[in-house]
Amino acid sequence: MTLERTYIMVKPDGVERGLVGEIIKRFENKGFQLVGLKFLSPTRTILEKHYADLSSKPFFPGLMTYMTSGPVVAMVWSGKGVVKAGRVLLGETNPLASLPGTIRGDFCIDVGRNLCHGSDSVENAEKEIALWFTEGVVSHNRVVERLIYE
Ligand code: RTP
Repeated sequence: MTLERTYIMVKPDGVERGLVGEIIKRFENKGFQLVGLKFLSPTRTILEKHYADLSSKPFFPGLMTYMTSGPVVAMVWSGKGVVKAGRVLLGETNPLASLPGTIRGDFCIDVGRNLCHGSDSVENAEKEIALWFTEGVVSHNRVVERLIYE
């Protein structure tokens, strides 16, 4: 079985609102494994690389202001299908379109204050992990694996 990795980030509003534990809990409860975790104030330089595909969008300046307004929690989660499943746990980009039970469906309203980021493909996940975790992540064989996977 191939385990995927995804990049999940609690954005400044999620940190400020005290939702870091809640967001981590949802990934832990599902059975995914935390392999990278850090708290940092992102620079414009790293955010411009992370959001390079959005640089021509009208909301880009506001996105930069929002994302540099405070520290974020950067994480790498590992598991079977974690990229797609991670996006399901987060909910839709627009929180008002997110179902209750998802993070955005339960905790936020505006697209520009949507609490968290999750990679949208395996390829982009690996690019984002390389960007945010230049030091690498932890390699650890969990003993609970056989209780989560058949
Ligand atoms: P994310 O990268 O944060 O997981 O979001 P996403 O792939 O679901 O959505 P994307 O289109 O890549 O947008 C990235 C982030 O930009 C903000 N945004 N604001 N005001 C707007 O119309 C608008 N559209 C997008 C959101 O914070 C979104 O998560």
